[in-house]
Amino acid sequence: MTAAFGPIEGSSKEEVLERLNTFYTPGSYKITKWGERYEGFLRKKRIYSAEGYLVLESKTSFEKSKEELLNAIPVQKSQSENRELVKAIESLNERFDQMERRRSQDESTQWDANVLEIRSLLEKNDFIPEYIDEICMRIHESMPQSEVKRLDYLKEKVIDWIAADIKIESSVFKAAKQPMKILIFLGPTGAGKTTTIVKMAASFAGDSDYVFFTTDNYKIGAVEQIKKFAELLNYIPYEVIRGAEDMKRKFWEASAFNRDLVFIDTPGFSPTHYTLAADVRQILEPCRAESYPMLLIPAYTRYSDMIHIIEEFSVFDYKGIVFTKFDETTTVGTVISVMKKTGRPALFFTDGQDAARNIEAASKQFLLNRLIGFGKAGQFK
Ligand SMILES: Nc1nc2c(ncn2[C@@H]2O[C@H](COP(=O)(O)OP(=O)(O)OP(=O)(O)O)[C@@H](O)[C@H]2O)c(=O)[nH]1
Ligand SMILES: [Mg+2]
Repeated sequence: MTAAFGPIEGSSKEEVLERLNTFYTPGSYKITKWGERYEGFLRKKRIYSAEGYLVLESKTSFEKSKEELLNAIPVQKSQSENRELVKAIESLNERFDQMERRRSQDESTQWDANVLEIRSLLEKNDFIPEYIDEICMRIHESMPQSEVKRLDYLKEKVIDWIAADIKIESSVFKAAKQPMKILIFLGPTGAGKTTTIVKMAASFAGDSDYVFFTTDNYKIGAVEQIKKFAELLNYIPYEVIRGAEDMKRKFWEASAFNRDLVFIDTPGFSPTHYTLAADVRQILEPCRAESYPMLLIPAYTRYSDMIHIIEEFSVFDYKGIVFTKFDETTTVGTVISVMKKTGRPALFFTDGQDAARNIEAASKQFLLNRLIGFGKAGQFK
């Protein structure tokens, strides 16, 4: 009698055999098909699988030893001897049942411990409870106990799921220089808008012909700040925009001068400061259709505040989020939870005050490399 098994998977053929041998007695199964596939982030992980059938006559080692013991009892003749035999068999059965119960209890304890370990790691990384529950539920629903028992494998699987939740859009500077790009920087006070413009100009603008527009007529020193940065970047032209009419004219001039890029700075405001939000929308209106608005949020912002900012700024139709100040937080779970919840992609990441560096195009690696406690599973170069 036979029964099919598999596929049983592992990262090498040896590992597959080792796992097969933990399920079945060696010799009690026949492999009929080896398979190979690639999975994981970047599809770099090779997975081997084996399928086949079990020869059911072959007993597990546990069943074999039970049978051998029973066979070792000599054949009894008299009725009282038979009763003794029945008692002996019953007590043996009871002992084997106890062993079996202990074995499966140990296995599920190990299983629970590993799921708890994943839960506590996700908490340490500041993922929100809803995200953590979803990962744990997914482990319960989609992974067999044999896989959950292997903590390293389990961590790799969870990293794959997290990687899939990270949304990235990094094509802003990849497209051709023309038509002119208009990058608008929006966000709450002190998010890093003005500094990020300078970093971006220094790191990504290359030999593009660009100009700064500042619409920040509110903050004391805002114009001086942009003037200082323009000087720092070899006297790049800058314009102070006073209103929608002014914007229309300067915008037309920029196209007439064949500029490749316009960086538009805006005043920081709380998302509930509706009058200021309306003023900024009005001033941006003349270039709205052709623009690429971005929302900036510091990476250390609390989850509920991030969601609030993301919702309130959505009237500006921004294309994605620039998460700033990663150097001021040790965790990335909140940012990933927000991406999963809102589906908004990340555009750039900044991680320091140095205007010449400390910015990069958003990438999954940047976030995965910052996960705490996942060891090699989270490290991508
Ligand atoms: N640690 C750290 N500080 C940063 C980063 N980016 C900007 N900053 C600092 O954050 C502060 C505010 O930056 P700004 O660029 O003026 O922020 P803003 O959004 O233009 O601010 P408002 O115009 O007032 O709304 C400055 O001290 C910057 O040096 C970063 O990535 N890491
Ligand atoms: Mg500013």
